[in-house]
Amino acid sequence: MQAREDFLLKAYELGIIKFGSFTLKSGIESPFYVDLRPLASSPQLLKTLSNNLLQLVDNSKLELICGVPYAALPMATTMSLESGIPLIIKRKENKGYGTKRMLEGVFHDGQNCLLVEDVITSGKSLVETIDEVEKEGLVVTDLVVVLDREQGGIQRLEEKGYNIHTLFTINEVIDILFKYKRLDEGEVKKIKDFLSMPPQAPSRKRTPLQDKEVQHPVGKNMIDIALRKKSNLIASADVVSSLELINLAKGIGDKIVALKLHSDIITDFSWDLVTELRTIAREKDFLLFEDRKFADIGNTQELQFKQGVYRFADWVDMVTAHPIAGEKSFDVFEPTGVVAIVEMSSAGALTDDYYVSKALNIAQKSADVFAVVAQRQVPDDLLLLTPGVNIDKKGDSKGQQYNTPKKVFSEYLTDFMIVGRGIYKANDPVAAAEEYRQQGWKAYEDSLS
Ligand code: S5P
Repeated sequence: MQAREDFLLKAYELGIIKFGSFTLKSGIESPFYVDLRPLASSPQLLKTLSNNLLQLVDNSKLELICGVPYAALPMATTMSLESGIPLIIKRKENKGYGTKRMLEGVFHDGQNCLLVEDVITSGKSLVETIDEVEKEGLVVTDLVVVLDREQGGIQRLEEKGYNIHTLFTINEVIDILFKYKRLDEGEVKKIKDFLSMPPQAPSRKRTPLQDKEVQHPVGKNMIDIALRKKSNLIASADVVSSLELINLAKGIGDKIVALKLHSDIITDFSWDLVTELRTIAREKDFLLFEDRKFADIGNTQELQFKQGVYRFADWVDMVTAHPIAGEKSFDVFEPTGVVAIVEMSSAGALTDDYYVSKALNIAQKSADVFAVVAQRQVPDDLLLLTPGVNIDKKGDSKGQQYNTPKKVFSEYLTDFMIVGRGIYKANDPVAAAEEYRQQGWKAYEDSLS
């Protein structure tokens, strides 16, 4: 018992569990966040942990060990070194070239493979991992898991006939941390209340656009335009000449809420272009949205925003910025509306659950931010803009990942979708914009009920 407590307290000092408010990938707000990756920073703890995990199973039938990336990889490696059982490596993504295998290492059909995982919540992702390993011809009977978040995962796997061995439950962890005064009574109560609730998805109820409590004038304006036009479409005009841009804006202007630009890709950018864009935007009733993705300290961002070739401050209605430099860095854009990038659509982006939670906290604190770009449901006081939308394609060769309009409006409860190549690369961009407008608005209306 003492050894377990000692282990846990030392692991806690490494920062494996954090308390606060975190939005998980599922959209659920959690009062704590577990990340076992720092364990590898203490070789001694990693070794102790790995031996404890090995003791949970009958080693005699095991022929291979495989860790679920990434947190469990060092654990699985250490278990292999300590036990002499060979290690195989599971890829997180198929690399798309070469052997296209999901597992690397030497193994053959029918071998029994022990899976190692850091944390189990609902068990959904672990079921997917088991499937992938079994598809390669291996047999999975046992799994070892460091921490059970007690959200139904164990039951899910047991129902499927797997033996699942866990080292700690989250309730046990909380009790030990309380016993050693790492948590106070109020914190324990909050966490225990959360844990005793039946595992549930966040409220899937969408607030209709007209009832959104958005204070920023640009946000209000977006909503008004959307309702007038029955459109939740932001077109990303990633074309490289003024002529193409003007033609596109004229053609699709009355179907969109905003035209999103990357001004620095336009080869012949000029003030005539700006004047013309502003005229079209006024006539066709849409906003100009510069996707500059500022990511610097406030002072530099202010210079980039107000000076230089583009002088965005003089003509754009809204801009994107990363929250990476903290909430004060957003002040420099006032009165232009800020869209904070809290999660990116591309494969392998660094914007994991922890980043998204912190980024959302920063976005919510700034009066200049009225919307965020993300691939998940966000708190209701922010508008959600979701890029990576395409009706026909699943992705491109450079990491972009697409969803359909239906998915983003029904699952993420997105307020506005951002569509680039689906429109400007279409044979008939005007018809494509109309198709996206219709599909987007229908998906939004369907998600109201
Ligand atoms: O996470 C993101 C954030 C943005 S703003 N993923 C994105 O794709 N974007 C932008 O949306 C990107 O810079 C591009 O302008 C647009 C998507 O274009 P598409 O051609 O892939 O639809």
